[in-house]
Amino acid sequence: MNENKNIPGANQISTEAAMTILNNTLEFQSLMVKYSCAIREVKTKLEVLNDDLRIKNGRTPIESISYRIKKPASILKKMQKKGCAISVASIQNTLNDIAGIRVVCSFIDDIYSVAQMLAYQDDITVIETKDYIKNPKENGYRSYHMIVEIPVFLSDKKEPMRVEVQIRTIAMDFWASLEHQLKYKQEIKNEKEIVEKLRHCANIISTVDNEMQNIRREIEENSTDEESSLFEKFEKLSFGNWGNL
Ligand code: 0O2
Repeated sequence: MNENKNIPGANQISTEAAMTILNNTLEFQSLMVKYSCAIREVKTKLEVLNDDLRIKNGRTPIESISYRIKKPASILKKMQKKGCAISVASIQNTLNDIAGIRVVCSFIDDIYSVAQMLAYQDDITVIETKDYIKNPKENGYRSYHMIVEIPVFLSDKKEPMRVEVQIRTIAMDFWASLEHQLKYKQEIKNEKEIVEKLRHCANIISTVDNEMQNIRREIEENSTDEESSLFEKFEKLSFGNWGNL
């Protein structure tokens, strides 16, 4: 039995770390609000890109956008894992993924286009990128990760905030979501076999992703769009309905 409550196990938070945050609740809350504002800023940029590309190319590269703020318990666990002292300032300086945005794209090409368009914006600073599509993780995980910094304009100052943007296809997202669920099932006797099966699924999914992209290119090259009637195109025009602009 662990007699000393201040010595956390691999997955526990020390009482001291939790107390530091609880004693600085207002400062911590204020940091979380700034991350939530940064998420809104980046999300709006992605939505604007999607709308612009809908008009220019007649199709949207982004299927969906979701986001999350890391839970306080997960923040503390990650800080402890990194062996960092716990304070609100050190949390902000150390962790890059407190604010996370997940962008699900239709095709692999779209991932790189969206990433490039976001990186080109002059109020965005790219801190780091990890290309798990060109270099998948050992378990088969694929996704494109960017750590970006964006200014958040507060009542009395402007503060640069970091956001982790994960960009992936529908197929990559499908695999990652299920793998994430399965990873938390403990005490699997045949873990090696399961890991191998998941890696196999990831490879099949990657083949499908590449094939779907080839099909799209083929369709674009052979498109007879000019032949569709102007009237048909006009009938499809819509700029947003009441209440959902
Ligand atoms: P959650 O629940 O999303 O918050 P670093 O931040 O550089 O110290 P880290 O955290 O390993 O190192 O960075 P990395 O590799 O870029 O991964 C960050 C996030 O990517 C993870 O966040 C997951 O969301 C996702 N991810 C990475 N690897 C995998 C994987 O093998 N499977 C799945 N399903 N997702 C993965 P968190 O904080 O681990 O989790």
